[in-house]
Amino acid sequence: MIVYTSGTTGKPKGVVTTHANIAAQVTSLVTAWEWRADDWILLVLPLHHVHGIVNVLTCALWAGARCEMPAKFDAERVWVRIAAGDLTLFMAVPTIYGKLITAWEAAAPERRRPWSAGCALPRMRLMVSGSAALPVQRLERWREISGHVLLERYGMTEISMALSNPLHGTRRPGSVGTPLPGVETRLVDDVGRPVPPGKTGEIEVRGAAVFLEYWRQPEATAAAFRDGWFRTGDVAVIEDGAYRILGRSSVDIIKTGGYKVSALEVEEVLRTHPAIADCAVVGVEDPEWGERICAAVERRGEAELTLAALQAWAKERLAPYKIPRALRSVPTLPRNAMGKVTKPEVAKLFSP
Ligand code: MCA
Ligand code: AMP
Repeated sequence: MIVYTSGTTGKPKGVVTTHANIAAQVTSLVTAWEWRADDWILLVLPLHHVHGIVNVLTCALWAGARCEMPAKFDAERVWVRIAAGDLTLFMAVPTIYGKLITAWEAAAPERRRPWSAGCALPRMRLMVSGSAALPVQRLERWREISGHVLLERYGMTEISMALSNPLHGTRRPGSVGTPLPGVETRLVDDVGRPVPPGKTGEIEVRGAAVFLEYWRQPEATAAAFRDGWFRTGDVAVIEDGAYRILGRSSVDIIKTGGYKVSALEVEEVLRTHPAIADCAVVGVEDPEWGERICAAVERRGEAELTLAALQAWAKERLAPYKIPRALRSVPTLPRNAMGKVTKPEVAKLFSP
């Protein structure tokens, strides 16, 4: 399988996973989350990413379970489907849980009751969140609405799932748990030395689930590994034996609605716009999307540039989730003494 994913380089890279990798990824999840032939899951995620195609579809096929696929995500329809009371599993990104919460809160009490009842244990046995950080407040609200403490797990296209809260036992809000079966993880410092307990470090992953290579990019593949460990670029700390994600080592990786987007890739495209001399793209924290893609531009000439016009132009050149959602025109982008754009200063241009 080849799934394209964004990184800190301009263009997305093709992540090549072998049959053996996929078998390792799936058996790990089937074991940890106890997939069975009588499971029934609703697939509301895109199939061009690991969350939808591996965690949901391939695990269901492997277990001989039922996987139902609506054409697209629609919060009300998902609730109505859950209310039927026959699903046993549900998996989604935090933005989707947020949208389900919003729809539930907007519904009349007589509609809410069957919707919540459709989540009831033991029939609905597990609800999982991942692909981006789950705000603790959202976990709490979901618990009030559904009775479920969402199981949060951590993964990446290159490695599939690495860390997970337990199926049985206490799930800790704000934590992504411990290594899944067959997965080895560790935290290292800048030069790759394991950090002492309680210290912050980059997550590295090893095991049969780790991908083969970036498609036709041997140098990028080599750079992604150190001493046989895959370098995730995610920074975490281990607290009471469980990992807590603190963020990314690169400011140029944006997570919006669960999708990973390279700021550099969006910038490269925007720089080809005739009215843009230079630009800087940042992810700005957002309660609904996790982060929103925002673009600051230095304009070329006198031409007017509106957000709507830029979005219409970008739509022809970028996937919908990579399109900027806010635009600021500035005479000059904030730069440091070396002339490098300072992204934290750019982000401030978008603060309310
Ligand atoms: C859409 N809109 C946005 C964004 N996307 N606004 C801000 N930021 C965004 N990212 C706006 C649209 O312009 C539109 O606005 C309105 O929201 C509805 O758009 P639509 O496309 O219909 O959105 P949706 O269908 O509601 O999509 C939201 C979604 C989707 C379902 C949450 O983003 C999604 O499927 N995300 C999941 C991605 C995923 O599977 N990631 C996993 C990667 P207007 O109404 O004004 O026109 S795999 C991975 O990360 C690893 C392995 C892991 O750990 O899982
Ligand atoms: P992708 O490249 O789309 O597979 O996205 C992988 C990235 O999503 C990881 O490197 C993390 O930065 C992020 N991610 C996945 N799960 C979580 C989580 N539970 N909490 C925080 N970040 C996550």
